[in-house]
Amino acid sequence: MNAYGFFRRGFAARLEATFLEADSGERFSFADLERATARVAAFLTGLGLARGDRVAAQIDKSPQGLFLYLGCLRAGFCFLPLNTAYQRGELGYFLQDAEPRVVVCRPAMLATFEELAHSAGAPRLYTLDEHGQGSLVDAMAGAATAFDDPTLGENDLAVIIYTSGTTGRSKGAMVTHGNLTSNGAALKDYWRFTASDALLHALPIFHVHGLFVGIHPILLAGARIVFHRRFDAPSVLADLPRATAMMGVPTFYVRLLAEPGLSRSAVKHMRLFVSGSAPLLLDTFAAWQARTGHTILERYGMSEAGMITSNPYDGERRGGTVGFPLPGVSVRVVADGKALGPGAPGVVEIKGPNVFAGYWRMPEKTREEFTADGWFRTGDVGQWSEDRYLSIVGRAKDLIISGGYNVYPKEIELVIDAIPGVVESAVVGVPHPDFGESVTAVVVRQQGAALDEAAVVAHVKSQIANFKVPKRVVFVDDLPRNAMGKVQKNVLRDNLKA
Ligand code: MCA
Ligand code: AMP
Repeated sequence: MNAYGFFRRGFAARLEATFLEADSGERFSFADLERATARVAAFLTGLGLARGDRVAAQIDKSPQGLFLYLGCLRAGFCFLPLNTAYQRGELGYFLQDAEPRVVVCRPAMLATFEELAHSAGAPRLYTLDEHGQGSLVDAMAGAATAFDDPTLGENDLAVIIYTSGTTGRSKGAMVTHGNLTSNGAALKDYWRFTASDALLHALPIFHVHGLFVGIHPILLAGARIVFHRRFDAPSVLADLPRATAMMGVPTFYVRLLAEPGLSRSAVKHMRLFVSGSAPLLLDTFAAWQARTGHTILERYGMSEAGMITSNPYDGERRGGTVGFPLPGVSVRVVADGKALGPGAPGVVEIKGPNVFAGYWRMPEKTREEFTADGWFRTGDVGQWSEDRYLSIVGRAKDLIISGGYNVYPKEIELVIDAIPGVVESAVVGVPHPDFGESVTAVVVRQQGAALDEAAVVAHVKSQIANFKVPKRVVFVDDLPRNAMGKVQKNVLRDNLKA
């Protein structure tokens, strides 16, 4: 099943309807989408790419960037989206590991990518800027605007999404066409998207939330996207009257609540607000209800599985929970090898057509994350209520989620430990009013080392994506350890909160 062909069924009967209205003023119909994706598909096919070949893109959000993704799906090439905050070291690893045949980057990054693409053996490099212009568009100018979609199997590779790991080494989650079609269809039905909907889309399109959840159900419903290049609370608020639904990370809701103009009348055309990617605080959930009269629908997912559970559309949307397993998805909460009933915390394990095909070229890592009977271990700690609502109550994996972006402490600790004058470090998440959690580094200095917070921050900033940079650095004499010698991060977190 070609995922793009599957999504097309939702809009084929309304090709002249508007698909996307951009904040730049550009408008695209579904017919425009068909032509644009055909052009990408025909162009890349003409370059000699074979099914499953990777097309990597580190690009700013633009309608043309979205068409690049959907064109790859349509042609059967594997799209590899890269967060625009990633720096040289991170990018070098992804290109070496994924071996893309084609790389698309922002013009300002061209020199860096020329080097990286060359050493990764990627033969083709193009640019695409925030206005949808660049050498990619120039090169595609002569390509056909019609394309015969190949037939693909549900196990064919559609996208690789890199997720960092607890060891500091990123893993590429292999997402298949079958994963995308099953999840897209489930969400369209569960959240009741129809052709009358318009989704305000202000999420980045290099992660699952903005690229899959915010796009596929809309295509399947033949609905419209009100497309914002980035999240800016006043602009989003001003545009809500043109929309019927919005999806966001909790930080979106926190920032919108800080807008004096947020009121019942500002959201009176809306039928649905969805939150996910990080825990939505009960305070935010309640404040939103009080200010707008709307109850945010919280759902739970991950790169390896798309969306897993959701609060109901019609039934009670319960704050502090992520609702019920989506149709077709099985969820169990496990401790000591046993599936638990209500009231006891355990690791969330899942099975279903949404679950990815494994980590790219890491068969052992893949085996480790699946149980012998085929359940994927999410690394999240969950708990059932008596009436089967799932709550995410913690994480078994050492992970910080800041503003919806995942930060694996190990990766930052490795960077900090390499700074001259550092003995060791521990990175933890502490509560943050805007980002939910923020990255904090606790560092042990060598005696006499003239190292201060600014120097640590500057060093980390020069190495890795800016959202991973500690917001705070605290120096201590020793890290607290348990009897096994393991750093007690819970003690550090408690000390920092105090
Ligand atoms: C920006 N900064 C951040 C973050 N974002 N710091 C910590 N955490 C963040 N999330 C810092 C930058 O490093 C920069 O610092 C300064 O803030 C301004 O950057 P800017 O890009 O202008 O920030 P912003 O536009 O205000 O961004 C905040 C944001 C953004 C809108 C909340 O982070 C965002 O769009 N988050 C959504 C992430 C997302 O889509 N997650 C889905 C993952 P400096 O100036 O010092 O450099 S998919 C997923 O998790 C699963 C599947 C799921 O369930 O959805
Ligand atoms: P990612 O690796 O970026 O796909 O992030 C997936 C992780 O985000 C999950 O494993 C959870 O830890 C977290 N997550 C997503 N949605 C929620 C939610 N509604 N509540 C709590 N955690 C969430």
